[in-house]
Amino acid sequence: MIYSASKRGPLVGLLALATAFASGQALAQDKEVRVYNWSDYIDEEILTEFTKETGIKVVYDVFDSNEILETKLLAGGSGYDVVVPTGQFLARQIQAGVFQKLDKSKLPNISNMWPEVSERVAVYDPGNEYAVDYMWGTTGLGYNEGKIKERIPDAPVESLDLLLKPENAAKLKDCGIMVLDSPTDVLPVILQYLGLNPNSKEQADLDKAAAVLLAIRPYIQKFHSSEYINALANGDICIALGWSGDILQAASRAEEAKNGHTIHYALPKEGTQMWFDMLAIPKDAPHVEEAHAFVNYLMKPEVIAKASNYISYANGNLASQKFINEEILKDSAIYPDAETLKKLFVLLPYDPKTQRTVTRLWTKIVTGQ
Ligand code: N2P
Repeated sequence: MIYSASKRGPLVGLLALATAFASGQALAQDKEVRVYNWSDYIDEEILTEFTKETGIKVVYDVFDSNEILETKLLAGGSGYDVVVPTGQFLARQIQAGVFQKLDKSKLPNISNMWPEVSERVAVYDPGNEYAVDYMWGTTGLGYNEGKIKERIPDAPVESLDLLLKPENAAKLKDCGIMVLDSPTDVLPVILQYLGLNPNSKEQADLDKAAAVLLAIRPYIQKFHSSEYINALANGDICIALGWSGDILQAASRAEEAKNGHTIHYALPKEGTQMWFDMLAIPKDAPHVEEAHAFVNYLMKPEVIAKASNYISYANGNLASQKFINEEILKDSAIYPDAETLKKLFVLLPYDPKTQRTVTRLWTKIVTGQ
């Protein structure tokens, strides 16, 4: 999903430029914005409509891990104008000085944002100076109803026991298990499952969470943070610990394909993490003006509603709710009701020492050694 202007040869490029000058459209045609967002996280029509409306071309690249994004941002010179880190990563990246403050005079649509969400994300970005929310969601289980029932007739689908109890995971090995390749999503959720503080920095607690995963490690086919969407939809795996909207996208892909697979998302009854993905502009962004135009466009109620309707994630824009499909707005797995909200915790950034512990544990888990 890359819309790149750089695929043309130099001669063609030159000709295009000459034509553009001749027709007096050089400025409009030269304008571009480079966006780096999560995979499966937008309706691509939004990008073409943005270009149609503003004349700004969108170069759109995707990632599926905060760690990958962070490496690029900390190295500097990523070339991106708009990026989408998750809250706890945003917080430490702000500290590290990788972002510029948003120029709110260029973001009139900010008035559409949802005060409750803006307050919550202020934990990461005090005063909401550097970022606005794009989407938010939860981490939970996606499963194939038929395949799970066949193997575990009384499957506890509302509980993380379904995956985390070795006797269950052993029965699901043959139909396929995937887990997010994301320590900050997985370990806190397991801490919560164990009745421990999901934000614990204690080595002993983190070791306990890791032990739960190591016990089911032999049954896990793969750690990956985007492949599970199609794998679930096609019936190649029967369970994934993944992100809410991604699993709901898998459910609709299976339904559209009429392939006999019914996929569900279950928000664990033990509680789970609620995370916020944030739009921010790197300090060294080459197209600051266009970056603001893009962020402002995404805060248009109809536009961001179109994204939510397509990807099944809740957004941080209150005014958009009247444009959101009823079945999405009313689904408490997407827009949690008060009861569900009580079960959700938010993650705070790790200090460098805890981060090192977590990275070490994660390598051990993923390599299975
Ligand atoms: C999009 C997943 C984004 C959620 N595929 C990660 N915070």
